Amino acid sequence: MNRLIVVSNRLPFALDSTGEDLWTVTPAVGGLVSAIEPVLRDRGGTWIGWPGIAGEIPQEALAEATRNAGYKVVPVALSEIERDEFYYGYSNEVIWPLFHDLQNFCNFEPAYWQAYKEVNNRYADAIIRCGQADDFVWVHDYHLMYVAQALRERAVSKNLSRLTFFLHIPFPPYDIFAKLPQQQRLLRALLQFDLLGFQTRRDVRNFLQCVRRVMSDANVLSRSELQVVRFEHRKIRVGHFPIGIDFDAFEKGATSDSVEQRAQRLRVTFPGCQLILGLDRLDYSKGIPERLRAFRAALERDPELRGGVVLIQIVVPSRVQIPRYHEFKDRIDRLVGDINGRFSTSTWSPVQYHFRSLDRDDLLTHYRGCDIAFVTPLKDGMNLVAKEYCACRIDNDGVLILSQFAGAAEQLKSGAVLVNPYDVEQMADAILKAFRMNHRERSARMKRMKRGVHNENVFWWVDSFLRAGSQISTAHPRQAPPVARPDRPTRFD
Ligand code: GDG
Repeated sequence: MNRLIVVSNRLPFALDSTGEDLWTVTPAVGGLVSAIEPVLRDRGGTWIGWPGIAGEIPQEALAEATRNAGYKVVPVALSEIERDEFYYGYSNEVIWPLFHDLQNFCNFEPAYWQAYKEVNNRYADAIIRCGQADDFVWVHDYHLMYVAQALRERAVSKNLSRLTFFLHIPFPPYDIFAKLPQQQRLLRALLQFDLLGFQTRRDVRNFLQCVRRVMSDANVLSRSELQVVRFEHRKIRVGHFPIGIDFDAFEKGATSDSVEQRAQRLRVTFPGCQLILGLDRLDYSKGIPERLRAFRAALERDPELRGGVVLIQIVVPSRVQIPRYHEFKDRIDRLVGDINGRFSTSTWSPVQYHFRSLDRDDLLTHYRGCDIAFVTPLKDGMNLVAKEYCACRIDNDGVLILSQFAGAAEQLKSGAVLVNPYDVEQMADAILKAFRMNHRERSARMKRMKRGVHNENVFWWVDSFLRAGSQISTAHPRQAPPVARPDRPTRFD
């Protein structure tokens, strides 16, 4: 087995300054960390990433934070400007909204692209410093799409010949991708990897469509499972690898006495009510306002729901430095206030709203204690919350209402109640349907979903990706021309 080098923008924890030479370590919350952490803990390797603070990295605090990790951690430092222009800027004000089909939210500030390339170069340098021949280099997500290009521009001497990439978020269709000023440069950069992994068939289709339309010198060859693109005398494999969760760990955690007791306490806090769970990072792609409006419509239309359901909406703070996220939070606050103001009685409030993160036991308690999970992103690469909810339903009960635009819908459609998150009326119907669903149907649906989530878990995901990566020929093609090209706009840009 080759050494595994995982490269992602964030490390699985964030350092925070609490005074001179005083640091706190907070576990990072998010899908990528949830998926990769158990894998590296299981098989060891190296994790290259940013510890979440701008400026110099406090080495002692870092050593302390990573002492028992079970894998090596290599930090990458970002200055404040780089954090603003690379992380908040290009990554989260251009790529994130565009790839979630929300082009009106994009800020195509030209300076961001320069910062994006510079920081990707920094990551490439870190890989070169700690990489060895035959390492399996696995780069993650939309922040780092330029890393392979940066490595090849440096004519890497160490034969880092397995350069692979996985995109955790969706890849948009051509009509949307075409808005990106750097569309051709970005595709060219992605085609410097040897293997490109996406969450779903939809994303692979979109990516290949963009390659066909934008890269006139690339050839897409159709294959059954892994597609192949021929580009600059190289073969790039492209496939879909739906990410999974550590099913056994969630199931085991949900079985513990403390979670059982806390779930019981949660239920008795709202006697006679079915509990509906919404759990998301603060993000406009997660469809939280639409969900609240659907809940409000359901309460307006169906008197049997009043006093019979409670929506527990947990919003985990995220990217709060970006102004749009502030406005978005205000919108959620107002909607919650409106619903509670209109429908509350002296003994019942329809929405329990928390703006904070949960510790792991609390997370499992909510999965176990809630009768319905309401997961309605406008678009999502996968959505692990949906899968985690299923894994924690050790009683095989519970209904999952799931957006048809979440990657998870491809795998969970046989058991979930699928909805269009833009259709508030349909989502209100789904709430009533879930509320009235009899035990037999709930159980049959949940068992079907659990089977899939159990079989296609995070270790299956890693194995299938690594297996696809091991097909890459490690010999350097002798005829290949230098890959580095001047990064010049072309007529497509
Ligand atoms: C990206 C893609 C893709 C959430 N709140 C708490 C908490 N979480 C954990 C959940 C889950 C993760 O964060 C969220 O994952 P999602 O998949 O739902 O969403 P993103 O963060 O947007 O993830 C997504 C994913 O990458 C993986 O490829 O599925 O489409 O957008 O694991 O459990 N964990 C704790 N407390 C919380 O309050 N401990």
